[in-house]
Amino acid sequence: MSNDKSNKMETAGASALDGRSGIAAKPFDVAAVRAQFPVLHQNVHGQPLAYLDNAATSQKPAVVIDAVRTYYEKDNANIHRAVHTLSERATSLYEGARRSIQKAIGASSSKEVIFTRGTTESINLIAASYGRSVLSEGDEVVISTMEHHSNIVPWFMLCEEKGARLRVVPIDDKGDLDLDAFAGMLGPRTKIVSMCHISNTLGTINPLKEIIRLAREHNVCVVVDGAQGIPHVKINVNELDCDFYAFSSHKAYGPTGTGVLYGKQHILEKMPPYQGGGDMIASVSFDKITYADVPAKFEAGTPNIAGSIGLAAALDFLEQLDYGVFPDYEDELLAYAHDQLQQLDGLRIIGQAKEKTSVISFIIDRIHPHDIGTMLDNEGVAVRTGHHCTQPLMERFNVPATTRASFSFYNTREEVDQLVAGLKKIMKVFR
Ligand code: C6P
Repeated sequence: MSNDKSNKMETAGASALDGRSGIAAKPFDVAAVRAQFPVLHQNVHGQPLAYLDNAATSQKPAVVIDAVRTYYEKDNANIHRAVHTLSERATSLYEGARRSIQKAIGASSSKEVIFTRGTTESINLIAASYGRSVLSEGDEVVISTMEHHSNIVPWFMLCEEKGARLRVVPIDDKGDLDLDAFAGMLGPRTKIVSMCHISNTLGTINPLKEIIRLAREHNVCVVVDGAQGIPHVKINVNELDCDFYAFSSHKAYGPTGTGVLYGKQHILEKMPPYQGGGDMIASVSFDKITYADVPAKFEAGTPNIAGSIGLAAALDFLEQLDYGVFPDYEDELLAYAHDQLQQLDGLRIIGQAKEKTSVISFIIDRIHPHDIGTMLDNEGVAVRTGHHCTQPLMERFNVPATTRASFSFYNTREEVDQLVAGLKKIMKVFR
């Protein structure tokens, strides 16, 4: 969403043009979309559930649940290991999921798609394998103030181990990255830049193309934490030209415990393995071990087979829903929520970046976010409260915690109204 809301409201929704084809986009039928998410249709504390915690994890459409159930009902077996029919079927579904995800994110080869447990493991893999092999004492890793702990702690640990320096790009009061400061930090000692695509706390959409262009001028490797990117923005890793892109299945309408590390093949091939175990070797003796080619080299042990199949189904669902359509609906909903929330006396929104999506963090004078979260739950409204695994960002805004409402394409204006009505009730109790 651009923060020019008036403009956004005009272009959003059914009248929007499909940016790729130039033809009128399909109208977005939110009721039909909601019908595909079984969990949404329930009451919580006697109120209709308004699930506004999508940045933490999104709900799963029936097609994803069905893909996982069908796999367990018909095809479950270990992969790459046996010649029996179920194992061959499971292997073919798992590798089929890899190919389908490759196409969905625009990677050149399915070898560039490594299955992991999620964004956290993907970034740890890069730090432990690539990072450990390229970083020396005095080198620098650049991240930003708005990073999730998953994109801070692995780099902090690595820098500590190597005697390297972790540099942090500041953000302004609205939550936009300071690109000039970023450009000024890049130099001969910079080895890795790792930035989130979209901030989970502010909703800021980072200017990835510009970040990558600047990093390329210094030959620096670029890692993108795409945990909040994939659910909202169409990704093409080839066009982006990032070196790594990490994301989690469960935020993109797929199962938990699964994720992806995209990496450029020529880089992955040079990287040492991350974990040792079954399936990642070519041969093992007590004298010598040779490793499997990518991607197997990075997938030690039995993976989350059902999760990968479910993730492929989820990305397929998003394609069908149409990235040319649903983000406009999400933008329109975000603009509506911004307008409604800003009218509440004593409420301050943290994060008003030029480009943002689907997340509103806020504080209310004299009411602790945890009280807000608990009382909203009584009204059927699910939000997240706390530091959102971004403690340095809380410090930057000088707040201990925020309340965060995060939206999906299946949310409605009525749910925003339910949130606002709940907040008004809470304010009455506390004042
Ligand atoms: N953010 C949130 O409520 P995992 O836990 O590995 O799936 O994702 C970690 C992660 C990394 N980067 C960003 C930008 C994220 O938002 C997250 C997860 C959740 O905001 C849970 S803390």
